[in-house]
Parts: sequence; C-alpha cells; structure tokens
Amino acid sequence: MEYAINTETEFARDVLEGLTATNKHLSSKYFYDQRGDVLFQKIMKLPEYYLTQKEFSILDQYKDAILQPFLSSGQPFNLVEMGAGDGLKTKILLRYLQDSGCNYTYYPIDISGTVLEQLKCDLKQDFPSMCITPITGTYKRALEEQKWEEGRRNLFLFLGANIGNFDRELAVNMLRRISEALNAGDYLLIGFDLKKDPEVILQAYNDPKGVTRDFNLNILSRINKELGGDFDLAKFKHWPMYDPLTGECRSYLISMETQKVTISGLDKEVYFEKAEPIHTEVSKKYNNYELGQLAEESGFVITRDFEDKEHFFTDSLWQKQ
Ligand code: AVI
Repeated sequence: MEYAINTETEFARDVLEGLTATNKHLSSKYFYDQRGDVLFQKIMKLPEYYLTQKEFSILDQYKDAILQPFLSSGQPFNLVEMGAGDGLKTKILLRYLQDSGCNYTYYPIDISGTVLEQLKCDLKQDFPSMCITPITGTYKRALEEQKWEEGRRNLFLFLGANIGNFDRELAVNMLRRISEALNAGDYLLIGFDLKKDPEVILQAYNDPKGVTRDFNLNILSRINKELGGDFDLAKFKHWPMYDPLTGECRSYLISMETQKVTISGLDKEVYFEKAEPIHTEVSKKYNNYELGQLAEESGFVITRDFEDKEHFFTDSLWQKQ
C-alpha cells in the first residue's frame, strides 16, 4: 500500500521525535486506537490487573460519602470526567446521583471518539433523562476550552489511576491545570494505585495471557497502519519493570535483534541495536505521604482517602483551596 508522507498529525510528529531520540520513546497515549481500546477493556477484566476491581469496590462501598457534598445541596452541578473510557466504574456514581434526584450534567472527556460514542449510547439507554455532553480530545485541550457550564459547582473525576501515566512533574502540571479550571470549594475525586508488593504490581503489567504485551505492541501496529511502518512485532519483546523507590512501573519494547525499520509515511528509516529499548509507558504508584505532597503542590487539600481493605488503591477526594 502507498502512504502519503504525513508529518502533519501530532501522532506523526511524536513518532518521528520519539524514534529519532537518543533514548527512543513513544507515548502511551497512542495505545488507544480501536484495537487498543478493546485490549484495554480486556486488561481491566484480567485477575492480575487488580486496579479496576479495587476501584470498583471502593466506589460501590463509599458512593454516598464521596457524593455527599453534592447530594445535600440540591444545586445543579457539573460532573466532569477526565479519561472516561467505558464509564463502567463511573456508572456506580451516576446511578446513585440519578436515584438521589440530583441535577447535573455529565461531561466525559476522552481522547478516543469511538469510546465516547459508545459510552453516550450506553448511558442514554440506562439513564434516558441524563444530560450528557461528551468532549473528545486531550485533557490539556479540554481544560483550555472548558466546555462545561460556568457558575455551577464542579466535581471532577480522574479515576482508574490515569494520573499514574504521567511522571511526577507532568502530574503536578496536569493537576495544577485542573485546579486552575476549578473554583474554590470544588472537588476532584482522583484514583491512585498505591505502592505495594512489587510482585503484585509487576504481574498486573505482565499477565500470563499476554494481553498487556499485545497492548504495548499495538503502538507498533498503529505506526504500521497509520504511518506505513514495517515493524515486525515478533522482533520486539514486551518488558515491564517496577522500581519500588520511584514507584514507577515502566514498560518498554525491546528490539531482539539489530534491525532497520522503514516508516514510509514519515520518509524515515529507524535503526535498532540488539536489545535497544523503546520506552512506551509509565504507570506510577504513590504512598499516602506522596499524595499529600502532590495535593498541596497543586492547590488542593485532601478531604478523605477512600481505600479498599488491602490498601491497594485509593480514590482520594480533594478540595480546591
Ligand atoms: C490507563 N492506565 C491507568 C493503565 C495503567 O495501569 O497504567 C494502562 C495500562 N497499561 C498497561 N496496563 C494497563
């Protein structure tokens, strides 16, 4: 197949920059095309990927306490969700809000338009009277554009440990942007995966069925499909590693031999040494002390931490100062 040279898209620019850097890297935000979305849905159902089940149980157990500031006031509010995905966990909160007769508009933000379309259809079936305004795009753009209604109280959701996919510096930047988009007294409910037995963490990113491997490798398939690359996926190994000090679980794709890859859409040949890595993802874990620091640095106070019994995961309720 012929590919027009396309350096116009953000994806093309980032791939070019990442694969020509001294330490090769690709951003995990590009995992999520149609196939990536399906693979991530599968990951969330894996027994090793404890994050989803833990957060599910937290939201179910503490929904009343979490939503209390909004249940009692009777005022309309905005419920803005960063990285809504399939909304499965959020539905627990949505159902509770609906049953309590709350007046709110739900603004799910996601980089994947496909996922948002699906979510909207789904929610319209389950909650026909719900006001829902999906926002397709990056968090950064959504926070700049602020399409939600002004003059209302806001509850932002940033669930699923999505903040863990930013290193600490970027996480503080992102949280400050959220804080700037909020008014004093508004809330942010944010999910963090907590530091724990390294083996448990590593298994979550290295499941025996290889779903996470395929998810990681999907970024190369995407370059092949969208930019005319000729990556041979069999020549790359999925390699997650966890550093208990930084709390970073970092995923790599390791070139198993010396090779040349051509990306015709970028008019580029990329050379790999044997055992050379491409860094693709960081999934950062925190402890409670680090959470307190993060909240303070970004203009929030922690109202309460809602944790599962094993203290694997927390949904932390923060209030804008
Ligand atoms: C979306 N994000 C929080 C997931 C994580 O745990 O970092 C993505 C993921 N990567 C591998 N497995 C799941």
